[in-house]
Amino acid sequence: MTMQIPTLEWTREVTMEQLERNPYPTYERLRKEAPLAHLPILGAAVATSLETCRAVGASPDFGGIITPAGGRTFGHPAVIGVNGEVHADLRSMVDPALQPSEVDRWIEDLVRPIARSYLEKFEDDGAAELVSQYFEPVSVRALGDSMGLQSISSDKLREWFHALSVSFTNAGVDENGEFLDHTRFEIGDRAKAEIRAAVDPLLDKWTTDPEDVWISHWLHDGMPEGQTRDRDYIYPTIYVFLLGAMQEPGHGMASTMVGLFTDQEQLDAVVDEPGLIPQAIAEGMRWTSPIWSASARVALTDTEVSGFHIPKDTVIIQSYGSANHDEAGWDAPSTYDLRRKPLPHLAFGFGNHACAGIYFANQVCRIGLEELFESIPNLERDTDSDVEFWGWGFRGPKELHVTWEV
Ligand code: 261
Repeated sequence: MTMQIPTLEWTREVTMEQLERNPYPTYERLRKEAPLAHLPILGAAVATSLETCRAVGASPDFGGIITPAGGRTFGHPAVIGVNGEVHADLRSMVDPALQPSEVDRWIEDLVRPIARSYLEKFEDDGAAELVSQYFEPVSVRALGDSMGLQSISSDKLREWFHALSVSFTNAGVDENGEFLDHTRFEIGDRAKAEIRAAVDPLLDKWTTDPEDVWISHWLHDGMPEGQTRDRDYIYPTIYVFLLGAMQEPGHGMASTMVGLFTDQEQLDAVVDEPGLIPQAIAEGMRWTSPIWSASARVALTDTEVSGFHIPKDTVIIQSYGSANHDEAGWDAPSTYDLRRKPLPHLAFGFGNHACAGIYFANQVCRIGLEELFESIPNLERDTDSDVEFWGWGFRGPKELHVTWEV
């Protein structure tokens, strides 16, 4: 006996604003009542438990698909939304530079000076807002310099990922499936126009004069002599990087830092023993998964998942941030605890569309936090301001005010 994917009556009241402010209560109830359910505001089904996210991710009956708002933002073919030969080509384009053995060759020399350059600006101040002054700049500069975007300022790269993020996660639809809010797409459109104006000249240059930067390799590698990949073919994947890859190491560091601030003993332990930082980051990404609910799958055929009948073409949004709070996987999942048994979490996704940048992102976060604790070992959260997390598709603290004795 299989069940249809249900629509629970109470979920008709759920709004995007609610989900973006705090998705956990809605998703906790969904995990209990129907871990695969239609969520009307999204016009799609959501997989909310460890079991359903893993089952969908592991099933050969599903392919990757970009969410409708994501597709409206990135266009086609983005690496996260294609399958078969095009997916294989785009992964063969982005994967080589992201292999651990490759990343290990240059990550230290890349990220330490970047981290130091931002720390120098505020380490004698005794107070800072770490998201805008440190976590985001380190995140975008490390990736931007690798991609070939050294000429674009960190503030511009931050502005671009914020705009793309607001557009990508503009998921709210009415009962006819029409988008409710068009202004958020226009913010993304303006950013993309700026991106094209800045990146087109670089593509022109790299077409005739290749350089050892990622986007130049994307144009040339694996192509017959004298040919390059078409720019319209690589732009959607450039946008994937300019959003998720730019934003999420910053979210990962910031959430880890907020998690450590919830328990002074854990913070002291990590500052005293930097070898614990990778564990602290893994728990930070489980606790507040940066890519909370921005990945989707589509049924390629009529199939079944965890007792639910899934008709062909059903779109299922993978709520990894919810799966990572599943009581079936973790005790007290909403507590940050770096001493947990190291069980695998789903923050980097599952299956053949799993994150290509898992090693790179973790190294950026590790070095960023190592340098922060080395320079300012006596960080305290500024308790005059609350920490507000925001986001459903992507999630992290909006600001993190800190103080220290200089
Ligand atoms: C590098 C990963 O980026 C993304 C992942 C999921 C949705 C949008 C993204 O840009």
